[in-house]
Amino acid sequence: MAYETIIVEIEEGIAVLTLNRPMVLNALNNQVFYELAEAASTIAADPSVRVMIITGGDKVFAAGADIGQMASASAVDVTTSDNPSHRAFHLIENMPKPVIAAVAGYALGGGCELSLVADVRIAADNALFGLPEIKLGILPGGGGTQRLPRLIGAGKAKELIFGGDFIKADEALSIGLVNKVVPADQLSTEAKKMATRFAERGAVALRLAKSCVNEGLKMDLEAGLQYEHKCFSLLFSTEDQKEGMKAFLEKRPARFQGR
Ligand code: CO8
Repeated sequence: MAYETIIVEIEEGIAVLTLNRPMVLNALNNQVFYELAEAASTIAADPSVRVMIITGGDKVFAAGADIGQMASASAVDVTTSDNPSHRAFHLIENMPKPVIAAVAGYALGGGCELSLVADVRIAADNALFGLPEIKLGILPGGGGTQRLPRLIGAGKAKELIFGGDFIKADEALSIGLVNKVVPADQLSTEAKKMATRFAERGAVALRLAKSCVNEGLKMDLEAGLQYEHKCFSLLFSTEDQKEGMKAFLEKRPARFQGR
């Protein structure tokens, strides 16, 4: 499919998905969400892709959902069961491979929420995060009130949601909103470096490890531990487990096949 609002590049097992509406600071309209969903489905099903990076490039990640499009929306429009933003976010969050958000400049509102569906966030030192929806008379409806407190704790999340203020990359790092801050001109390189590191691991183990963390967060500890144990046991049926342990004993790097 030809995309108009995103760019998808695949190289050496890493898919880079770049938001591409620079004139409106990559504001996320329905077309972006439809295209993100389509690209995420395709990448999820492509066994040659091991890791996905989502970025807005080196200037801006995304300044939020498209306010021009939202301004005239009715409650019925917003509550549609086929909500394109929820579908796109669900597909990215549940992608059976690691997703890294590489964030430069503004990551606001729906843009910040998009970064939250990634597994890991790397921020450029010029990044600014915020959930300014409250200033528009709404609330962060792209998962911000749910994913942010789970990531950084309810108190800090409420401060960001209630105040609507922006925080810089170093503060985002200190509260655990991002994993790492890098110089802006090294954002793409650093994201690819991390993606390459993940891509070298066994794809089945990665998929199940991600599932254990994501699904475990929805369970109580005992249920989560049981789920983890099932996934752990399952991995002993894979060639990658045999290869990983054999390689260790033979003191050589493992060559995982993803099966
Ligand atoms: N929507 C539409 N257009 C936007 C948006 C946006 N969110 N952000 C910026 N733009 C446009 C501006 O209108 C402007 O267009 P034009 O040149 O035609 O006037 C262009 O981008 C450049 O923006 P500015 O001139 O405003 O640039 P500044 O550098 O002066 O300011 C800011 C940058 C501070 C980022 C400012 O643009 C701003 O405050 N933007 C809005 C931020 C915001 O409120 N975001 C939250 C939106 S609500 C939301 O995301 C709800 C999500 C929940 C549900 C959806 C699921 C994802």
